[in-house]
Amino acid sequence: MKFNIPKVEVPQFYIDTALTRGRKAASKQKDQKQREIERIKHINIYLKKTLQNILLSFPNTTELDRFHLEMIKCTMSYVKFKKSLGAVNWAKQQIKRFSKKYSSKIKRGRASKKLTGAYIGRVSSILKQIKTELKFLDEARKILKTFPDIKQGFFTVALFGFPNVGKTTLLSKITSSKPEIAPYPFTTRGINMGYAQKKHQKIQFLDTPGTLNRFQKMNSIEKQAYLAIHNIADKIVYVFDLTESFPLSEQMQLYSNIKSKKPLVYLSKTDIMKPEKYIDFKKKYSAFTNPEKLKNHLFSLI
Ligand SMILES: Nc1nc2c(ncn2[C@@H]2O[C@H](COP(=O)(O)OP(=O)(O)OP(=O)(O)O)[C@@H](O)[C@H]2O)c(=O)[nH]1
Ligand SMILES: [Mg+2]
Repeated sequence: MKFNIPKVEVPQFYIDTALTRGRKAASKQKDQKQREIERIKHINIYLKKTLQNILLSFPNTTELDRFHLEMIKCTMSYVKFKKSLGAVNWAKQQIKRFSKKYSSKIKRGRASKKLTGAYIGRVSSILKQIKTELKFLDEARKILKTFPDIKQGFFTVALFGFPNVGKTTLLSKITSSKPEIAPYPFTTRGINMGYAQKKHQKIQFLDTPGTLNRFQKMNSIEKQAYLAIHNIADKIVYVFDLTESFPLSEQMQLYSNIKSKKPLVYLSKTDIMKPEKYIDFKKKYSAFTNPEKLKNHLFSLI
């Protein structure tokens, strides 16, 4: 699922565009009264459509799957998100109400230009009242754009483990993706994706950001990793690093947190270790040290 939401503009942009539309439509009318009615009609049509489009372009939280819902909750204020959408809906209703009210006033009376002026004042004020909400929605739009484009229906494997242990390196070895790899922890800031194909079968890999052993105090990056392994992954590959960028005891503790999900174990960096250092561990945890063998094993699970 990919969220590609159009930019949410500032109130003045919508006001200006609505007025231009109204002016254009009005200019086609000869009768002054008719002109004002037409102007209001087109201002309303444009704003109704625009505000409706904003509402439709954002995901409907009642229909959203758990992963995306949780992702929203951990990357932005969910309350503000709902309130902002509510405010846009409110503005839409208010504008509709005033459009009806003022056009029927004009139909009944004479001083139509003055009434149109009052109408425009009302509409502008409504839009200005939702200024902060529109701004928030534009920020939310940018955040939603960074969500991983996780496809439904594929066998999905999450690479999980402490920072700097070699998850992203493993992803680049078993898929054709070229993610950022760096010799320091917390390189991966969102979820990297990669695909491996064998004949007609395809595996979707999620390379999650390194997670420390502190489930209670997770930051939003760590939460993404947690959400991915709990809501999406069909299989978890837990990466251990015996060169101990982080103490093995801590890596062990994080491993035991997800042990019930029956993760496969991959041992990284064995190319820079003496076999004595990892051979017992490899046996005990049935760990993979060869990326290709791990990949083949994963295909056999589909
Ligand atoms: N020699 C060797 N170096 C490795 C191996 N795997 C990873 N590294 C190195 O370890 C460092 C961290 O690797 P990454 O793949 O970025 O680690 P990560 O687990 O994705 O780290 P975060 O994204 O920060 O959680 C890099 O300098 C890699 O080159 C390996 O199998 N052998
Ligand atoms: Mg990484």
